[in-house]
This record gives sequence, C-alpha cells and structure tokens, in this order.
Amino acid sequence: MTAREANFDGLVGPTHNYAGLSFGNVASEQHQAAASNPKLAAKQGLQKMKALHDMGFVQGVLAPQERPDIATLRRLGFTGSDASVLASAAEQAPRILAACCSASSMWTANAATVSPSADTADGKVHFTPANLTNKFHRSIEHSVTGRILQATFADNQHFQHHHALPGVEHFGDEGAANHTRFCHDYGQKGIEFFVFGRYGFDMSKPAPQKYPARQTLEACQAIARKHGLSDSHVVYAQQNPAVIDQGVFHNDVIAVGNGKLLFCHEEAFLNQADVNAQLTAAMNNDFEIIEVPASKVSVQDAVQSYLFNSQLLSKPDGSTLLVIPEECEKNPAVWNYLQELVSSDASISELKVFDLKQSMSNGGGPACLRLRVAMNDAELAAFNQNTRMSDSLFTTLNAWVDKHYRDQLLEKDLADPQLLTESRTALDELTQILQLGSVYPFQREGRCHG
Ligand code: SUG
Repeated sequence: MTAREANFDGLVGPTHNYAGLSFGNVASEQHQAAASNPKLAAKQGLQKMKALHDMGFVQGVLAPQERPDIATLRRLGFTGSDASVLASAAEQAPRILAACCSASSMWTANAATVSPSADTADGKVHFTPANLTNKFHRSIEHSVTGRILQATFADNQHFQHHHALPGVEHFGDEGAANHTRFCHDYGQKGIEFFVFGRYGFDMSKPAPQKYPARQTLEACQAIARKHGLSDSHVVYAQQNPAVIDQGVFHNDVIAVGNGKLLFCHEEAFLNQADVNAQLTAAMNNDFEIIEVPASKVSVQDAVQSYLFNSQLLSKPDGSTLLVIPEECEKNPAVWNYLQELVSSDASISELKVFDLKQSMSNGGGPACLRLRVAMNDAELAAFNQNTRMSDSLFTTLNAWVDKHYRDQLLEKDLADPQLLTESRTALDELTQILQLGSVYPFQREGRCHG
C-alpha cells in the first residue's frame, strides 16, 4: 500500500495575542504587549495550507482551543458569571488571565507525537498529546488537543490515541517539535528520532544554564514504549545545551528532517558526529545530512530567521522543496546560504517563501504550525475528510474568519466578555464546519466543571 505524508496545520484562534509568555523563546519575549492581528494571523496560516494543497500535498486543519479558558480560571478559584471570572482575573492576576487566553495551540508541532502505522507494533497510527508542562499557558492544551485529535482521526481500526504523559517536569514533552521520522518510503518502517534537552532523573548530566530545556529523555522513552516502537528503529539525541541558551527552545528551531534527509545546524546536537553516525547506520547508510556551518549561518541568525523551522516536502520527482518564512529572505547570511544550497547538488532544489509574521512574532514558523501524519491509503481515507484542505474549505474558513475575528487585540481586550462570546460563537460554528462534535468545555457543560 502506498503512503503519503499529510500536514495538519493549526488554525489560529480568535484570541491570538502577544503576551510574552515563553521564557527562552526570544521572539515571544521581544513582542510582549505588541498589538496582534488575529484575523491576519489566521489568514496567513490559511494561505500556507492552501498553497500546499494547490501543490498537491495532503493538507489538513486542526481546530484551535477555547480561549479565554474559563474552565481553567474556575479551577484556579475565580467564581461567578463568566464575565466576573474574567473581570476578577484581570484585576487580581492579569498574567494568569493572559496565559488562559493564548492562542498557542496554533503551533501543532507541539500538539502531539505521532508514529505512523508502519513503525508501531499493532500496525495503527499512534498519537500522544504533548503535556507541554514547561509553560503554564501550554500545559492547559493537552486534554482538548486529545479530543480534537480523536475527532480528526476517529476510526479506531486505524488510529490509537493515548493520554498525555504525567504533567511534571520529569516527563516534560513538547511533541513533534522534538521528534522526526526518517524513512526511505513513507509506507515502510522508519527511524524515529527523539531529541531531548535534559535528563529528568539525573541532574548531574549536561543541561542548559540560562533557559529551560523543555523535553526530557524519559519523556521520549515513554512515548517510544507507548507507541510500540522497536528499539532498533529509535535514535535518541540530546540537544546542544549551548544552543538552548541562545533561544533554541525546541529542536525544530535548529534541525528539520524528512525522508532520508536531515537539514541541521552544525551545533544542533551534543556529540553531533556520533548522532550523525547513529542515524546513518540506522538508515542502512542511505542517508543525507546537510549540516550548516556556523561560519555561514550563526546560531543567532538561525534563531532570528527560523531557517530550520522550515518544512521539507518531498516532491513526486524525488526532489525536496523547502518552505521558509519571509524572515529568511531578509537575513543576508541566511539568504546567501540558501541561494548557494539550491544551486548545489544537494537534494533541496526549491524554496517557497511565506509571510507568517503574526505567528513568527511569537516564535512560531512554518514547521511549528504543522503536525505531520504519514498515512497509507486506507488511513488517508479514514481520517475526518471535513478537516482536509480543499478549495471550498479554504473559502469557507476565510469567510468564517472574516465573520468572527478581530483585526486588533491588546492585553486589555482579553477581559472583554464580548471577546469570549465572539470566540465561542466562532468555535461552535467551526465544530460544525469540520464536524468535530462537542470538543470544547463550553459545549460540554454539565460534563466538565473545570
Ligand atoms: O511554545 N510561543 C510558542 C511557540 C511554539 C513554537 N513551536 C515550535 N517550535 N514547534 C512556545 O513558546 C508565545 C505566546 C506568547 O508569548 O503570547 C508561545 O507560546
């Protein structure tokens, strides 16, 4: 059976804003309190999805979360009507309110780790939502993420859904942002490459000093066990702590892989030569590594431009397309390097540039916005087809954004009860467009008390 890689992008939610919530993510910190434009953000994301669909790739949409997250605010002791929950949170704990309003679920590379059926012991596609424990605003995503994934990949003959790992730092898990699958063919058993930032149970091991390492080795190992992966087809590597301290908060800010190609910075991993050798051996010596030297692109340029937060897409002729954000074009060192790369005989032969500035200003590039799910023909036919990008879904979602989204949000707007009403009205309509059922807490009142 043939298999293909599908990309499921997160639809940007109506409360997209810049709250400076992510210590260690330079763009998030730099843009704190800037005005955001949720309508433009959603449209920039939809443009990328449509362009990939038009190029013949399988493209899906993952619904955003319900924000403001009133259920979490109630869990934290705010009471009364929804409007008074918002008003007292704004007055007593504005940072908590901001965290409960983040549209951060748009970065679906952090939604889950996905293992295709060719890799798993039971022959199903496995999903583990990421617990995202390192950041409070992200740690409140996983239960609804799990429901959205179940509604998108509902057929239990093909899809196996797990709970997130325990929500403590020992098992900090950031999903596919730190996970890459290599293969010679999407339908064949591949090599799953897990990258961690530190050890959860051994503090004597190397770790960053300035910024947090969000993912532990123990989290990676737990996911490999849960997904039924064979030891011989898994490679673990530690991120270079020095690059985490320069703002590389996820591995996908410094490395990206697809098929039999790894595209990374020369300082991405600890003991990089050994990591390269392990991957090459696991791939039976049929593997290509494009390692970018610091003399051409510094770590700082990589973090500023998001060169490695790109999508590597296999074209039918076997060549590879690199989807990059506009920031790469504007960075002279990165742009010169890319011109050199595409005219060399390396397998990356084409660049496609997107304006994703609204997401980029919070540290989310093209690769952050997508969750990859490799599926065979039967699985491709079994996922919820209402979430599959098409000309008509693109038109419907653009009209939906026009109808419901604001074109400016500032921190003071987050407590506006009207924003909550607008957001819930939009999401209620979206669950009908995508036929997801009742995935949101406000749609499950009586079942969920926060
Ligand atoms: O978790 N930013 C996200 C960006 C995630 C990018 N994802 C990947 N690299 N895969 C984060 O740091 C910022 C929100 C704010 O500050 O308002 C934020 O959550």
